[in-house]
Amino acid sequence: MKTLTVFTTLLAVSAAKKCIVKPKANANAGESSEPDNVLSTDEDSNDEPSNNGNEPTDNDRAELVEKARAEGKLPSDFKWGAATAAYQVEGAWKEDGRGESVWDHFTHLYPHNVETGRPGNEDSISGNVACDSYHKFDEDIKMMKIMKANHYRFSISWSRLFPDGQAKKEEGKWNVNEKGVEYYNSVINKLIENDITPLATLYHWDLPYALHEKYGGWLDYHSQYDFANYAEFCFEAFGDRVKNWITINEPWVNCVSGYRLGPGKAPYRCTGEAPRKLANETEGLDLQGGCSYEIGPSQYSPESEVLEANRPPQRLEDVWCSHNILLAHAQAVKVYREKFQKEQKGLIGITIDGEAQIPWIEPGMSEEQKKINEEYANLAAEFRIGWYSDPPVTGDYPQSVKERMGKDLPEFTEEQKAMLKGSSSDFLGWNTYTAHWAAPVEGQTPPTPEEANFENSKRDMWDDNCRGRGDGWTCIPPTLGSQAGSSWNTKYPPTIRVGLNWFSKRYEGLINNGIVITENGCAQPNYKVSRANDEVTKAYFESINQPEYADTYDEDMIEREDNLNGTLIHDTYRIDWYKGYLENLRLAFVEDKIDVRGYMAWSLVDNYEWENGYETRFGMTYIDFYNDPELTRVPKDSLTFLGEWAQANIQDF
Ligand code: PNW
Repeated sequence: MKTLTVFTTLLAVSAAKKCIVKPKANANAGESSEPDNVLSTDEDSNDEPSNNGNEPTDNDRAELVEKARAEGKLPSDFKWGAATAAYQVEGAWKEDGRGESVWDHFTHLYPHNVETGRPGNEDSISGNVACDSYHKFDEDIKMMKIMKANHYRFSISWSRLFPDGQAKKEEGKWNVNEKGVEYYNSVINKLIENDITPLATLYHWDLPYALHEKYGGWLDYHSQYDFANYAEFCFEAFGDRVKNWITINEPWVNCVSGYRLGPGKAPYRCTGEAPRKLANETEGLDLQGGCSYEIGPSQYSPESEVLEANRPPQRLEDVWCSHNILLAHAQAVKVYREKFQKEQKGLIGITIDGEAQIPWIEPGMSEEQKKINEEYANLAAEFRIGWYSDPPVTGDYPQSVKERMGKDLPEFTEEQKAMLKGSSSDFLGWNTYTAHWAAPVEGQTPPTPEEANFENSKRDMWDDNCRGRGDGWTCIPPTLGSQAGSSWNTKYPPTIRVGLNWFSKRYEGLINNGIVITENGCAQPNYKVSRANDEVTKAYFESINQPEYADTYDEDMIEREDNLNGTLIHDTYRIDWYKGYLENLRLAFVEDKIDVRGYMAWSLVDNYEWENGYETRFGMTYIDFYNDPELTRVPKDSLTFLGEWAQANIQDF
């Protein structure tokens, strides 16, 4: 294994010396009988009496943090666990009254959009069965135990609770699918019985299909109200036990991949680039892809006219999806704060994704050029991350995004800004996987106010790990870090530290309970994607004196389906990944004094990796999806490694 060097040369690492959080008074656990499972909120800070002896006070926490830092460890209240999402693991897609989600609908309608699978076997290209966690959740808990998880992040399937997506309470009674409620009650109760704190995501991409058909789903302004009603039900039904809520998972991926980038993610609208073509590059299915025209009559805004059904994808659908989904997040938080939080004493926030942006460096580069690249890295981060993380923290889009997008960016009203502001101030969830380089594009100038629009907004900057030379699926080198098993999934551990510093500096004093890493992990490298860039990557990292990031791998490190007892279970590449990222997280906490409060590894089990199907394995647990009807859980070495890491690096663990 490589020795990790402290990452000192790149963006912002040394800049932020302060915590973002000066935690406000920590409140009492009230009447709860599970103090470990209860977290305080900012709102509680004026409550009296402030402490019943079960919960740490402000000073207690400061002490705990200081003590941990002195020992070079994470604090004892660190949230440690793994993550999954409903559609990727549950299966049981039409059992017990569950309604269709967009993923059910579109995988069945466009099987060719999924890259791997067994021809003719519908279950191999969809989440119909997946890990069957609907019936095998006890087995999943056993895996959590191996990694010594004290938290588990799962998501709730909206259409399992409300098959048509529309939650209504009439005369005190919800129109809910009781079987769905039973299932989530059992998940939550089993976790708590096992001393694992539930961290529930309300939306992980599986929009009820009925809402897509009715009004175009997230394209419609009214989606926010349907989401808030569904959220309200969840708070009411589960909030006595769930004290950690994530509203939306990765609005960027949901909207950009689902509504612009082609047939990658349901609902497979491609408003921008040409559909990807993978034919001949994969075994199994031919990937022909396809783009969906399906949609119901839809409104883009409260004022706009009703658009015709089944219209071709329109320009800016991803931008409008993003706008509406951010509002949906804020509406749900409003409901929680107004009706539940005081009594339930939980925390709520959003999970955003996005690569930290690393200023491009080259041997012999001038200080001036480095500075320019740093500026562009920040600009790129404002577009990639701030677009989604600013509104729920500061109440509006970043200034740079507004200026460069011009009229193409919808505006929030004053009322909406007030509702958004602080809606992720309890904590901010960040999914982090990889990093992108950033620098200006030579010869390009920023758009003038007259030229400001979606197409021009980024014309003078690149923020791509393919250095702007990507060609659909294949990333042309140099990539940033070694290539794991998805095209975008490259290993560059300092990215987590760079990103944590970026958030910390940007939102200083605005987030009360820190940042939680809600996903981080890698797919097993395979021949298809891991080899192409090795030599170029190696040469590049050597040229900038970072040879440790130029890892190319030996034959025996490459995981193959036919090597079940070898690399698939002895997943050294994945262990190396976790080692690197966790070390950088530890350094961000101990040395940079960043308030990072949790880490959820993606993923507990191999699962349905969306358009990649079942052959892209992110899990720390192996499942033989094609041959084993029992879907037996087989722990990989990384699962044990994580448990050992936690024991060594979290205080009093
Ligand atoms: C996340 N990217 O998605 C999701 O939250 C998970 O459901 C998913 O399984 C996991 O990461 C692994 O893919 C991402 O292109 C998808 O940078 C794409 C990107 C990042 C995250």
